[in-house]
Amino acid sequence: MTAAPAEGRGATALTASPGDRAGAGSPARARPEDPWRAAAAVLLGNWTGTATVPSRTLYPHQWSWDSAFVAVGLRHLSPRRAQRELEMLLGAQWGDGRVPHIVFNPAVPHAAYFPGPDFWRSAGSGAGGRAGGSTGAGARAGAPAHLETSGLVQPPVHALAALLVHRADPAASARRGFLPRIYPRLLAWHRYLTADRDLGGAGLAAIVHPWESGMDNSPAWDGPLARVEPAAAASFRRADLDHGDPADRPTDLDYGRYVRLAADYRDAGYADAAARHGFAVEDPCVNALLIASEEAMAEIAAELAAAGPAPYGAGPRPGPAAHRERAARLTEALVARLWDPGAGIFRGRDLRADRPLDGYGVAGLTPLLASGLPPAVARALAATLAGERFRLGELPLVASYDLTGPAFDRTRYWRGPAWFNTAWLVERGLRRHGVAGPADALRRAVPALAAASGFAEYVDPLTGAARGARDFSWTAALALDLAAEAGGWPAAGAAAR
Ligand code: 2M8
Repeated sequence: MTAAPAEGRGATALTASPGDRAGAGSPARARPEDPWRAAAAVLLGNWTGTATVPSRTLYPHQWSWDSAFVAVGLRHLSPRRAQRELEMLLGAQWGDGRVPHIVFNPAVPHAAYFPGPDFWRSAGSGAGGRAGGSTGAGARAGAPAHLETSGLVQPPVHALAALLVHRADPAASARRGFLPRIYPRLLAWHRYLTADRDLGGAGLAAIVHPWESGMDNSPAWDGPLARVEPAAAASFRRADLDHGDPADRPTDLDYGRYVRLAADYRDAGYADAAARHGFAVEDPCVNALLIASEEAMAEIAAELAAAGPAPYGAGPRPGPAAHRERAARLTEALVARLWDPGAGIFRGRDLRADRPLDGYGVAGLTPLLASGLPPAVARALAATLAGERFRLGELPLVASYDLTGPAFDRTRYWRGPAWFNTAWLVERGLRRHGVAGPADALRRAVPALAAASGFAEYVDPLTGAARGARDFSWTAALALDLAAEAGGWPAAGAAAR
């Protein structure tokens, strides 16, 4: 990516509250227990100098959709740093357009996270400075040689995040040429997803590993994963158990299957067409975010067009109408392929078995983000959220999985706990479709519970008790975002209805 102008002011803005920024009256001085300041401190503490790690302990590198969520929150503190967060990630983009799900920090010991750079081998021997293409496992797919990344992807929240970051300070964005520099990257990223990853041939993006959904061990994957022969337990060492409670984390059996799928993909040179994917699924959340991001691309394209003709060599710039058309086509395909009218939820499609996945997961509610969703579908999703499976209105956030389902587990990772990023997505989706009451309740509950839980990675969906890592970046960032939207941090009681 073209180099951005050097940074201006330091990080002083990182602790300003919305009142400070707006210059509204004379806000009380921030106290150490001030949640706004506490959330800012989490993001400051997790900033490595080039990007934000999700957690200093469990996840000491840059993660793709985490960084997009982080940028959404950082824009309220330092729009410039929010821009850099996205630029750093997109700077690790592969030649085929994929945005890797992890960008490894070379200063962190390889053993700190598994699977690390030695496993993915994206760059080959050049990592650490050599310019040009990779000579490693990612060579054919165009992995960069100057840094190490994973070869998987994560849900495409990035264009949506970029638009929100731009809007936080359009003048600063224009000064740094933020949109013109990242637009071609976002374009290539969406092209990769809609072309190389259209494994089902219906226009939707497919994922080839549960990690690509971001909801790693959702019970939705149990069916397709059961066909995967796990890698031998002795062939790898889990680093996550050094920091996380084994009762909260995926089982060893599931981990063995994740390792097998990732190793097979790597050994096929990360080639999408050629690889015989042991796992291939059209996921509703990945595609809902692609649609929301395509809608954001229409807005970005309009901003670029308003700023004048593209400079020579800027690359293709489809206009806003082309992006809107793509979003509409994707929405149509999403409803045609994944909507289950009888169940009132979207279900992933297992492309290998050619059938819908079982169960009710929070991913199936996120298509509310698509503004072109038929109103009857949006109403049915709102009803499912309020019903016995998710109990929105009674419980503070949204469980990651059906509270009444046989696989529901209130503590184990994505098999039941409530996460702050999915609450943010559902809040946005409900608001987009005019379901204001429940959206307002979520907007209060997210910041209140985030602060009360010590910015936990996730919480028990029934009690709100903190689980997983603390000082977790996207929890702090999205709490900041919703508190800013609400005009202030809600009282602690707002989390308990
Ligand atoms: C979790 O996923 C990583 C693998 O990518 C892991 O379990 O080690 C998920 O919660 C994912 O959504 C998230 O992006 C990542 C970092 O926070 O952690």
